[in-house]
Amino acid sequence: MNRGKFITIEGSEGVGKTTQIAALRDSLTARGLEVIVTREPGGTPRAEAIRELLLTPTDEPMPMTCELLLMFAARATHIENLIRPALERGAWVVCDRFTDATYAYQGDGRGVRREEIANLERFVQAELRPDLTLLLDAPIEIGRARAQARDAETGVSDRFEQERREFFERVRNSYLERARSQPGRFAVIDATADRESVQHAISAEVEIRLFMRP
Ligand code: Z5A
Repeated sequence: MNRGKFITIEGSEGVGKTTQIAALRDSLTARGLEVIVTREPGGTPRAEAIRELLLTPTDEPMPMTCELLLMFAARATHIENLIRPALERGAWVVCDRFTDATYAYQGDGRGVRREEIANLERFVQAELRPDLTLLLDAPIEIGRARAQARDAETGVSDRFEQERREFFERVRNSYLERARSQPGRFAVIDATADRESVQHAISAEVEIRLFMRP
């Protein structure tokens, strides 16, 4: 049995990751693949409980070290109980955010040193890295406007969404810099286009990178 592929989708808030994952799942399933769609933080019951701790605003300030360790605690149980077993049985895993988000948000967003994140990445993940990372990129105003329109309907706004614009600029630049430094793994997708165009761009990257040269 061949190991499955591990695809992650990244980008700053509201760029359309969740929207695009559904279409990607459908196109991979139509090829006869077993596809597991999941997200971080979260993806298993224990990791989803940690997600609540991470995203729910409370009066108690969250030190950045606490935020960083909770992200990796959730990731540890997610990897061992869902991602790794799925890949080993040949399923493809599509994950809404993964460790690139930690480099972008906790690293360049909050100021945690890259080496600290890299140490935890090696400790928690061992050799596990995504085969392909789709970075949906759009100016901060576009993503924020989309997220705010959605949240106005649901009435929900999490701890990260309360951050200032400069924080999200650092996050976006961090992602773009990582994509430039690892072009073999990252595909940067223009997320300002309409949903259908973004979907076509994603399908083209998946086709070229994972099916034409698997
Ligand atoms: N985080 C972290 O700090 N460190 C880590 O290691 C990890 C995560 C793993 C998780 O929040 C937070 O955790 C995240 C980073 C942090 N916080 N932030 N910011 P989340 O999972 O709740 O949310 P998110 O990951 O940021 O995504 P999002 O805000 O939910 O947005 P999205 O999934 O990218 O977008 P969407 O929901 O698909 O689309 C937003 C709206 O735009 C929606 O109404 C769509 O219908 C609409 N949309 C989508 N595409 C289009 C196009 N092309 N045109 C027009 N409108 C569109």
